[in-house]
Amino acid sequence: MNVQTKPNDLAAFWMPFSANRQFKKAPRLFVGAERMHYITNDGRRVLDGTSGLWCVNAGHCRPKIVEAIKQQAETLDFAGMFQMGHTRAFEAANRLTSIAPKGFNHVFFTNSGSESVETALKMAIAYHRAKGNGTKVRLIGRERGYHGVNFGGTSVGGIGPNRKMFGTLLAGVDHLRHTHDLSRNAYVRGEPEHGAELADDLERLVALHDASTIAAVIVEPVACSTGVLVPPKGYLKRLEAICRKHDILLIADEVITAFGRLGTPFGSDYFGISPDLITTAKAITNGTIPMGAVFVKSHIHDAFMNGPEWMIDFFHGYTYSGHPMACAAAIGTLDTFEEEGLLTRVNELAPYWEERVHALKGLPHVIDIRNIGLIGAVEFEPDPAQPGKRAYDRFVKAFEEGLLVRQTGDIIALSPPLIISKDEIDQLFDTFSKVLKTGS
Ligand code: PXG
Repeated sequence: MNVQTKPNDLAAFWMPFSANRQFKKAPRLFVGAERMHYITNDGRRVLDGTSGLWCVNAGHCRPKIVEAIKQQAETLDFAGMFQMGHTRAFEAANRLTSIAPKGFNHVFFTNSGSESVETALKMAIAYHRAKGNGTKVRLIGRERGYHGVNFGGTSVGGIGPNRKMFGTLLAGVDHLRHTHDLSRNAYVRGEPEHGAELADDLERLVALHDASTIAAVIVEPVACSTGVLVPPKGYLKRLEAICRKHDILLIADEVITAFGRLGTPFGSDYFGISPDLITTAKAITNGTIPMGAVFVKSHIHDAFMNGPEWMIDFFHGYTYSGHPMACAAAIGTLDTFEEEGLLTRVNELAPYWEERVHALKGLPHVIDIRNIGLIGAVEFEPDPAQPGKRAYDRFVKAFEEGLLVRQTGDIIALSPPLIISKDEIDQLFDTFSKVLKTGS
């Protein structure tokens, strides 16, 4: 492989969501990837236990996707989508709506999960205004939620450290309580038994602010970034019912749960909910080219189509909305998903995955284990003097042992590509349990 194996000077690049000074003293660098593995700059193979950052669902460097991107780069590199078009974007939108849950007939393209969230929040407010309900402007998120890093997403997000540096954020935002409850639900497999009643928190916020001021509720079906909080049985359906009752739009933030992670094309399919808007990104192009998409139901879309035909119907969009390269990558990705049955493959893997992840119970400092679909999480008892350190040390150790996991606080999340074999699941957990046995 013709790659430079010595790192360049590391100072110039201010890395996102990273401890820059610490990282640059002992960098962990990849130079290649193939299917289930990364290759490091010192030539080691590392099993990808996290699908990159939850995005490489079909595994790395898949030929159909690579070919689609190559061909597109040669044929049509860029075409703006404001009052113009190119065929790939319409093709990608049609392909995407064909696998979306019932009623999602429209797609608005963005370039990331964060942009999908901003787009959906703006759509929700503008929708109510178009329907003559201009006072419905308030946005409700949930504690411990993650909806990207732009101002809207940071505001509805509920992870303290992600908010505290940035002032007062958006006005008119409130939060539901989170659903994490170790006292009742520790070590439960799949969806916790207890906590559906936490959805009634929305009634509390309605009583406080009045439904006439609330535009939308946004939640992740499974709150992954915060350390994998699986919704209690019945919680999402109950939340959906309360939204319906008060004409509040439900936005399912499926940046992680869309595209097969739970064994269904979308997380909404898995939980049997029918939100109004679904935000996606990540696996939509298998992580290859930045892209996001907001899936929109017809009643929302149609509410924007009432003005004069010559008028712009939604004053929103990005230079790169529907970028040809991203659309080609999305089409190549959907081809790969479909040919290999990846949008439902997790159903075969999930029972074995669940067995293996829960077998980590009893290892030093482990206080909870959670799983759903092809997602697992291990929570550690924090070291009071150094919160987060325990999980961080295990993440570094795992990397040294040839396994990539994702650390957040004192939790480690696992979410490998959906092409993983049973042997590779064994390899992942054999390595991970070895790491967990040795840590202090
Ligand atoms: N919504 C959700 C539910 C997400 O998980 C975003 C929005 C933002 O997407 P962009 O593409 O703007 O980053 C996300 C992103 C992790 C991790 O390790 C999770 C995300 C991103 C990076 C790391 O849990 N989620």
